[in-house]
Amino acid sequence: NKKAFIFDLDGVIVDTAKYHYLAWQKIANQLGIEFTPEHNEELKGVSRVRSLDIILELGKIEADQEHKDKWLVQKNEDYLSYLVDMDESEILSGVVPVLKFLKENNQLIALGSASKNARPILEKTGIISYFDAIVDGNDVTNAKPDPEVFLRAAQLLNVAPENAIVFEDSVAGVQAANIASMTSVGIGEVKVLHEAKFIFPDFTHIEEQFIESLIK
Ligand code: B16
Ligand code: MG
Repeated sequence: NKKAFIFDLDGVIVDTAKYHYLAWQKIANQLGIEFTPEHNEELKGVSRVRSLDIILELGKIEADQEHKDKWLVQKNEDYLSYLVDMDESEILSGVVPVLKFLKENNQLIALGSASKNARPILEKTGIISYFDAIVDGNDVTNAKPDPEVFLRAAQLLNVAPENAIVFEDSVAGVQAANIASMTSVGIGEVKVLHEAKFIFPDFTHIEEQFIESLIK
């Protein structure tokens, strides 16, 4: 049976979650809303539009579309300013060896990200050629925990959902993988990602034997 290995982007392949956080924090500060790393956990894997709504709900602020659009543009411009000098050093440790191992073993690799900035990030970090399919925030209408992004990736690779493995750092993403009947691998803390089938603190803890056991 052919397998598909689907990677989330932010927080799994690259450490961009910190930049999303900084950019949202600026917006929140501007609006007088307290925004902590714990609050930020809820934004991981969530679309840009939904993220703003969560922050506004937090501050009990109601805003019209014009203001919301302004903040969304500001957030993205600020976020992109952190990515200007991005290169391969931004790739999280252990990721490239796993990508290489999968390729050497003729496995299919896809990206399944909520981000609309996914492609330029894969290009800047020099790893775009590893991916047989890319599904990102520009391709889907339903955000994680809706399984659309992962189902589309598996479909593009012609692999049944049951034969897909998803690497995710967010609660919403782990839930999306589970709803899709895929094997969820959480990257992060057990206390956050306990719904995942397997959990590792990061890719340096994923051994070749584990990947081999998934390929069989
Ligand atoms: P953008 P992922 C997600 O990416 C991030 O986790 C989330 O924090 C962000 O709001 C979302 O992408 C949208 O990103 O504003 O760049 O379109 O983790 O699904 O790769
Ligand atoms: Mg993520």
